[in-house]
Amino acid sequence: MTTSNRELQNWVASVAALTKPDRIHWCDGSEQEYQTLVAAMVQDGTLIKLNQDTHPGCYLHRSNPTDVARVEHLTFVCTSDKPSAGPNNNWMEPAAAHAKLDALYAGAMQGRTMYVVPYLMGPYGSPYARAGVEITDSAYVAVSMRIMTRMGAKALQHIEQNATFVKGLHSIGDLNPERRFIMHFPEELTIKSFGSGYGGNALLGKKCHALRIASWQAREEGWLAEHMLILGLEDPHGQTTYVAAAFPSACGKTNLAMLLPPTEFAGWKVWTVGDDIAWLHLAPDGRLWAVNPEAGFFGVAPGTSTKTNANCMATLGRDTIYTNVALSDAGEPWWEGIDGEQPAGLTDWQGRPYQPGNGAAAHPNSRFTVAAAQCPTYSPHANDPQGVPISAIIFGGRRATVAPLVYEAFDWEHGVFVGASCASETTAAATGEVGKVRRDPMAMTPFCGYNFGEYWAHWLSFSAKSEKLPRIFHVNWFRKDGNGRFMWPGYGDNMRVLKWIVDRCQGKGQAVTAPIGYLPAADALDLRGLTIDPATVRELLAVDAKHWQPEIEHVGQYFDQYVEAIPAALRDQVQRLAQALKS
Ligand code: GTP
Ligand code: SPV
Ligand code: MN
Repeated sequence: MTTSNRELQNWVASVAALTKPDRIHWCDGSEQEYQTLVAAMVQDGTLIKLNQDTHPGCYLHRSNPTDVARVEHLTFVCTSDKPSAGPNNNWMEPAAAHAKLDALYAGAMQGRTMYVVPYLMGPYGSPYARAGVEITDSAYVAVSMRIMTRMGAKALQHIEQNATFVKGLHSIGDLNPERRFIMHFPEELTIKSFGSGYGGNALLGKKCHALRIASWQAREEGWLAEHMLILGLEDPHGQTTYVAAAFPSACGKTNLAMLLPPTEFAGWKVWTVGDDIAWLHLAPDGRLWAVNPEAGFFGVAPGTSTKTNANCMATLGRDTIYTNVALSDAGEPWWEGIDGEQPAGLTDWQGRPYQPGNGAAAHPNSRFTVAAAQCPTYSPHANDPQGVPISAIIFGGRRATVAPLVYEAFDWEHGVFVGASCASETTAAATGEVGKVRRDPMAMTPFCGYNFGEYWAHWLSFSAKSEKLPRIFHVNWFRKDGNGRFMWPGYGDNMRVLKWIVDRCQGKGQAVTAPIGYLPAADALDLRGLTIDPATVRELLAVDAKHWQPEIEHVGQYFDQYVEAIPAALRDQVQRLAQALKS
């Protein structure tokens, strides 16, 4: 295979001249190609075949133990001037970044196959879909891209008809963390990634393209590229309300997107449109419509069970690639939190006989890669070219204290402030300390491809363009009591909170006004069938000034680093809230 697109042809030739692969393989995305690549990886040990009776089409991949998560300190946005990248990004001058990476790529693919992977982000035929080509020397990345994106011949056709595409160059190099970089050149629609084979570092369609590069394009073109799940909530009358929710990595997006309502919500259905990324466009009807640019889930394994997420477990029944989970002696995948007792004879994520002294059996950031179409609740509208209309945007985070279970912003401007002032405890999805509270506006700290100050201004600009924007909410499933236990059951029971959100969108749903926004009135949350102490519910919905005053002070200090880029409206919101908390 080759292409009629001259730019693509020339780029592939120049990359081959630099990296010197033994072979070049243009991926067509066919089932046969997938099976051939998988078989070769089973041969060379890149993949381990799992028990095909219980897990047909499932494989285990063990990544290099130094390469298990996104590396934020090695991720750069390389714009021609530094302020464009903002204090929220690492920056390197583009020419210097190219020189640094090209030196690493020189000869890096010797003895390897270079895969040319054309892909489309967004539904076929969607005016919002965007194409890319990833060149990679990892067969694992190539097959993962087939699951996660619309990859192959049809994507190439799209490129040949539409010309522009994002160029992503990826080499695993020698996986030395000292020589690992994830570089973005938004002005050139180019990504260069070296030295990692893991997740968002290596599957370039995902965070690199669909968030960092796309957020840059979205600002220029008047739309939004966000770290959001998309789900539809169908009520017993058949009316569906769509919501999009931004939570930081490993803070519950996949689980909320696949939620199964508790038995008390008979007649309600939840439809999964996306679990990680949303592209939102203002349509002529004044509403924000969302497409999921992805076609698969790269989801966190630990904590997933038939109790927490039966829907996800059903999705994983076949044709799934697991990465860094543990292995039972029956050849089945295993992780902390999965159903049943821990079996004897486990092999841990590094391939060692499991020993408690070596830490968890599955890596805390171990994941599954699976086609979204396998999800039993995958929305019949997930491939609609125009997307689905969003009625509510939900921000959230992992906060043991401060943030209540749910509240609603007063209006769009206040909602943008609520998103911009989000914070969350860090997780294993990125290297570094876990459990440390950091500010994570719109759950985009690691993913916004430009200055956050300008990003918030872009968000604010939507209110002048429409009067039918979604309502904005904030949720927190992760409040803990004095004994360190979660106070809210979470998972399927989050439906109770979503129901209040739907009610609010329909002009129902009683609320009380607090300085931070509207909170559910007493009894407005449907808690039928839930065993929870009323005092706990009151605490989950309390706004404690002695927690919020230092919080808002911290938000103000955080905004200060954006100097003149910060919109005045957000500064005013800080002032207003600080005042309101005093009285
Ligand atoms: P990324 O893929 O990294 O963006 O993560 P995500 O936001 O999709 O998070 P995910 O749904 O995979 O959940 C991450 C972890 O949080 C898993 O271990 C879940 O079991 C756990 N989790 C998800 N939802 C809840 C909840 O409502 N309550 C509690 N206590 N834990 C949850
Ligand atoms: C995240 O960290 O938000 C993920 C996983 O979704 S990764 O693809 O590695 O970015
Ligand atoms: Mn994510």
